Amino acid sequence: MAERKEKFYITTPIYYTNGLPHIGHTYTTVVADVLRRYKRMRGYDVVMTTGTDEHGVNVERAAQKAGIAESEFVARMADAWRALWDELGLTADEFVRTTDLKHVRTVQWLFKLCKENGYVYKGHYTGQYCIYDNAYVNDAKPGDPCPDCGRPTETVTEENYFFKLSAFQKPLLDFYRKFPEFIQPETRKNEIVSFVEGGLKDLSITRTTIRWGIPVPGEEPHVFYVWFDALTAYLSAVGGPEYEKRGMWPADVHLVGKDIIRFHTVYWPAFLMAAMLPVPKQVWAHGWFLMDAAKMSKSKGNVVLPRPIVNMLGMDALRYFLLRDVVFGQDGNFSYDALVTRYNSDLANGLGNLASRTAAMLEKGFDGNIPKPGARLPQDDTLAKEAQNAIGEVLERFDKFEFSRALETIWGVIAAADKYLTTEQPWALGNSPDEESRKATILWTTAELLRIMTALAHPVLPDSTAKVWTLLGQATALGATELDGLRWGQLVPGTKLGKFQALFPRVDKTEAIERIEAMANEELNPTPAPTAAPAPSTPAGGAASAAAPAAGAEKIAIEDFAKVEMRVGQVKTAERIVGADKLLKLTVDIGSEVRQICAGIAQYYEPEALIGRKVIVVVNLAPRKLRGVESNGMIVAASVGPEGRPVLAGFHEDVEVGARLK
Ligand code: ME8
Repeated sequence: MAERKEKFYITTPIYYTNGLPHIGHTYTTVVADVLRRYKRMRGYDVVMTTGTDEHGVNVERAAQKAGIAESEFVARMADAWRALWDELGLTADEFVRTTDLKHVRTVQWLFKLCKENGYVYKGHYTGQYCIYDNAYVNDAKPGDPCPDCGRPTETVTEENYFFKLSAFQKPLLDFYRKFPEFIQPETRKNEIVSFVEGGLKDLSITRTTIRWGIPVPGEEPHVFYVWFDALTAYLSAVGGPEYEKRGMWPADVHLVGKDIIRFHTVYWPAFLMAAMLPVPKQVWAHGWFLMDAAKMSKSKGNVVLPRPIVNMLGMDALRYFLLRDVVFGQDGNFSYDALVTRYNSDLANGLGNLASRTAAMLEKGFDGNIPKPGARLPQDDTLAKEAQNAIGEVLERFDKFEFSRALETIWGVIAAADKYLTTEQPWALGNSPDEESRKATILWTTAELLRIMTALAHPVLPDSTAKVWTLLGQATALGATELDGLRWGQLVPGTKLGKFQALFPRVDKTEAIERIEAMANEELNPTPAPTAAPAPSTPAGGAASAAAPAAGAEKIAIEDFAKVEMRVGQVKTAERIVGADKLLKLTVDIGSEVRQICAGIAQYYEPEALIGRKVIVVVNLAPRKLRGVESNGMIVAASVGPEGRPVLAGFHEDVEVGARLK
């Protein structure tokens, strides 16, 4: 009988539905996905859960503002979150919504267990309440104004159910001592331990002033209050009351941001202990991505969105940057400059360049086959040893969640391979049998190194490493490759190389940043649609608004199309722009005048070949500067393939310069 694989259960927080994911949410979810892929490659049976936290007064208000029912509002938002995760390749194994019936039942069941065990009692909660906004104001004192509307708050007392958190001070401290790995990183542990040592107050876990929540059975109008509801989602996702059947609970790791560590390491284990259920093995709290040293928020106007970055550089580039640039656990500043710099240096010039160089040399020298290596020289052995040692080192670093250091090790080996090629110069070797044999050894060594580094980097760069794997003629699925079986020397001579697919085309930094920022700006402040239909997307991190996504694409009226003036133009001159790899500066005759236009086509079109060519020009676009060069119009091109290769639009018949397109 096949042995059951060891299980590994990973969660991200369940995110609030009053905005769409920004780079912070994307970060946690990317890490969960990296771990999932990594653990699968280590032979585990893995489940990863994410989801949406859909109850509470904020949703009540947002739905009201949108003029729709709460259930409709959260359904739209949950769809939008799920769709964006799918688009980013971050589809979880379980997506839990707190409005799911299975979750509702789990929360009610957990409450029942806690109550039966004597850890829940009815009491009175007194707090400052804003009667205009229908909400308690946390931490407010009598007389304080409401931070939302500025009107005075009132002291209100309501009947609540309380959870006896105070009874768990000792059990929690004992638990932290017995399982020192429970709170990670270490620095956060000390903070939590001193908080618990300072004494724990009982916790109000129901409300009668909120409507939009899970009802406490037989106790209406009581509904569960935020954390008792939200945290339980981790359990509902893997079976709820029947968790034993699924065999995934307890969670192996809850990934969270440092903002919510207390709820996960104090409240959550206490709820589970009270219900006598197994407690998670670990809570890992990472730091924040900051923008200009401040936490991102829509009101500050400093949120970074994932989609524009992915459109420009690809998802692998974003994943790499998030994991490479910041030590997991610490805060980090997000900067587009650093992102594009890393992209060009580590991905385009690093992995991408090594793969394309190696493939080109194998194509030229060995007809696209992996050669049989000849005698080895000490420098070949040194490189082999470095790659072999990296395997253990990278696995160890992944196991410790030291993602940045794991990548550093892999990229160190890639750099060593680059240096090796530069020193060994296989391209300078001739055709004598000795030289052929030397060339075979060098290229086999490089290809083998590439195979190993590709497998190790796969959890972080799933798409691009799969391309390199195919290029190296590997028939097995990379994601199913067991990292524990990875060894130097497994690359079989005679293997036919697979198809070469472009990996990371170099980008011009200024231009790339400009384009990312323009796309982000459009996503955050969408051009209003001309019809009365709701806006197509909701700005990330935004205050809850009516802008839950509408189904179907927007249509525009003919008058809107007519606003765009396009004419046939003819290229008069074309030249490259110093310092901008992608841009060409053109002068184009559009009939009435000759315009200067910059076009991002330099990587695909030789300037000389464009002279005399008829193109389509958008002539009524506001002028703008690209790399300091004025551009007065836009040349129309199709965007082809995942890299968006531009292909100029044109005509098969002769057309007059200046003719208008309709
Ligand atoms: O707190 N940097 O949901 P939420 C890094 N619903 N990570 C960030 C970040 C940033 N700037 N901003 C957000 C909630 N995050 C509750 C959770 S769980 C039972 C309930 C990430 O939508 C980080 O993981 O406010 C943080 O903990 C989470 O998003 C908060 O998401």
